[in-house]
Amino acid sequence: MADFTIVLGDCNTSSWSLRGWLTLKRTGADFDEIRVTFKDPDVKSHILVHSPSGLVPMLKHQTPSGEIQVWESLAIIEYLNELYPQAAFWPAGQTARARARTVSAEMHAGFSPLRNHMPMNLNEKKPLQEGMGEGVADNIARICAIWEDCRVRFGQGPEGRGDFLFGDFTAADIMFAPVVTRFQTYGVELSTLCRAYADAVLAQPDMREWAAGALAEG
Ligand SMILES: N[C@@H](CCC(=O)N[C@@H](CS)C(=O)NCC(=O)O)C(=O)O
Repeated sequence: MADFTIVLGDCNTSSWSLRGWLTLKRTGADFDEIRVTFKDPDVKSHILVHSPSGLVPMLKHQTPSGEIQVWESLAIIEYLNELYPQAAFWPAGQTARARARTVSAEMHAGFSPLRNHMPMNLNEKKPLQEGMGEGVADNIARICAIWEDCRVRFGQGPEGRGDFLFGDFTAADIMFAPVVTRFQTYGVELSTLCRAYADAVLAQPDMREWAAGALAEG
């Protein structure tokens, strides 16, 4: 049995599970998975066996002094960031790090219209109009502004040169990864800069593995 166990929902639809899983994958640690499926009418009781919030992801870490439980995706990121500094979840520079934490928190706390009207569904393509409920256009504009600003200021700057928001793949990319798939599902048109960023996220090896898991779920 691995020291880490993560409780997750379906690959196809569980956006927060994707974030928790990407975070744990990034550490390189061995881990076990417990899966619940939202198709199961008793899913809530299955989650509550593991997670007091009744939500996934839920991380359990077996330590010599007992099991440590961490739920909430940002808390999982910070917990694993402490244990695995080499995973570089946050950019090295103070300004970039502050911005990465800020946009990650903005993602975590906001964008309800987008969440409600454009649910994650990796295996489906949907007409754009179906997802454009009230407030979604503003959410899309704000997300694209964040991506463009981060790419221009930090992603291609002296601190990090890479395809992601802050150059290398960081926790900020993990927080936005489900949004990238939503834009894909609903065919949201993106600027050249944002398209290139979204393509880089979709091509990231762990993202591909998760998408393959979604396909296998059918
Ligand atoms: N704020 C939580 C959100 C977790 C969340 O909403 N998870 C969803 C799955 S994507 C869930 O467990 N839903 C089960 C339910 O609502 O019954 C986090 O950051 O992890």
